[in-house]
Amino acid sequence: MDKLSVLLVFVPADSGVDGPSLLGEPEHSGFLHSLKDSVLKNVIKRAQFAIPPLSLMILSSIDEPDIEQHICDLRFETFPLDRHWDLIGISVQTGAVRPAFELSAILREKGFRVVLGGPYVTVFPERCRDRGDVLVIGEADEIWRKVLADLRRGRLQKEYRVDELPDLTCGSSVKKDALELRSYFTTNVVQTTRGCPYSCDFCNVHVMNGHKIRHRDIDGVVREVEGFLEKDRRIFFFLDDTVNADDDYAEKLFHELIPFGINWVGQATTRLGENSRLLDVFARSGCGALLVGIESLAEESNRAHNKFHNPADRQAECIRNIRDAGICVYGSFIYGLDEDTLEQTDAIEAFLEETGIDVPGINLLRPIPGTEVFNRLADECRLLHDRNDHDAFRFSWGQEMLYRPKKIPIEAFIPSYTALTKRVFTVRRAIQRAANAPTLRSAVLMFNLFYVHMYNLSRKDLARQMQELGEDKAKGKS
Ligand code: B12
Ligand code: SF4
Repeated sequence: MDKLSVLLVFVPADSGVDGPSLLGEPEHSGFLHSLKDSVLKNVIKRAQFAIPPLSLMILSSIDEPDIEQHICDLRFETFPLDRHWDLIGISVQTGAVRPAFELSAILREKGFRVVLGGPYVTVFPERCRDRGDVLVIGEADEIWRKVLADLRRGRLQKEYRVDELPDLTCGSSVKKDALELRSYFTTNVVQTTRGCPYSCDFCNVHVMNGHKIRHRDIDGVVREVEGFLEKDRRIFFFLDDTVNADDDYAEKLFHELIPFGINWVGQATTRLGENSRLLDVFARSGCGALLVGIESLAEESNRAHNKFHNPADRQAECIRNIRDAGICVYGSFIYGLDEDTLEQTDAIEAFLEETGIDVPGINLLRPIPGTEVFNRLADECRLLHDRNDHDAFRFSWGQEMLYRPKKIPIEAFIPSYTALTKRVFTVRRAIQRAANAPTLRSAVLMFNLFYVHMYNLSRKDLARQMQELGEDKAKGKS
């Protein structure tokens, strides 16, 4: 009997980190400009640090007799319409909902059966119900086996709901067999924990993955790293939202990884700078860079958004400690939180100077549907689009405003933001940051140059929005 074929699809977002529109419209023609464009395209493609979707790697690693699974990453591949597929799974992420639904509609029209899963389906199952033949709601690590078994028996159900969050300690290891290894900057993506004890109101990780931290078994992670190295010796991305969420676990795990001599990057809280033992273990296990969420430098703003866990008064010192340990810091700010005033822009610039942050990310708040902040802004009539029209919002960073800030009129806010990004993201500063980076200098340079370009595009979006706001005002709309 022929095996049943299942295809798992990752859909690019319309804009931002993985959309082609990040290149913008070509402004000039001619040989030199097209040469510049193609060099830029190359830098951008490399600087995107494209990594494979871990969710689909996990699902495709589940062995079920008589079923073969493939991954199609539409960021790099065209859809294999010329083949027969017994089931097509689409991962639906906020930011890529419209293209995901459109793809599903086309495929269903052609007679394929489509199963939808992923963060958006988990948070808004009722909006997805008519968009696929089958829904999987929640973390699918375990239930996917049941879906596959039901497919084999010809008894697929309309809906699979994960009632209890999977116990990660007994998770099986992730394989890369379904991936096109060369498409990616690296294929070494690992998650060691899920769930977040915090409740920042702009995030929905705690909504989807729960408040309790669930660890994987340390031995399991170590074996996975060892196995991954056989196929790909490039850098590792630890995708945990907070890789130091549990200091003891992190210390044990990364201590065990020291002998493998890997290089890795991840996301952490600045609190790490206060734990010299863990910092030392991170550095010795090959940590090259960490993204830290600073959000606002006005502590009352962080509190207004339920973010309490950064050591406000010791933030700069913590960042310096991390960099002194030889680890680059990507500092992620959100300008425009509820207690922010126009003074924040100078404060951010001074903080960047003081700490030497290697890659700054100065974001606008992206209220994601399903988060507390989205609902609150909608209730306060501060969203700039209809709360029910999720497609109207673009969730990529640095683009147009999606809401009205609380303390700063939007007409003053936008110019203050664009003036800030114009000062912070220059080629000269990119070169300076790379020269001062504790390690990974060429990556720091590439990332910063990428941002010079991206924030330039963002300024264009915002200039257009300022004009529209002015026109609306002239017409008497609010
Ligand atoms: C790495 C990462 C990225 C990477 C890679 C993207 C990816 N999805 O692999 C990049 C940088 C490209 C990225 C981009 C974006 N991201 Co992102 N990203 C993450 C991060 C940190 C880890 C993702 C991950 O691998 N998780 C681990 C896997 C195992 O979990 P999972 O993806 O949820 O998958 C499980 C279930 O959802 C389900 N499932 C998933 N897909 C499918 C498909 C089928 C068929 C089935 C049955 C089940 C299923 O089963 C999986 C196993 O349990 C998460 C935070 C987080 N904790 O998840 C944010 C997160 C997913 N990102 C988010 C956002 C908003 C974005 C962007 C819109 C950001 C932007 N501003 O542009 C884009 C969208 C890009 C896109 N095309 O979807 C939000 C999503 C919120 C939401 N409700 O959808 C998250 C949760 C962050 C947050 N704080 O809220 N992201
Ligand atoms: S932003 Fe980070 S710390 Fe805050 S709730 Fe989300 S995952 Fe947790």
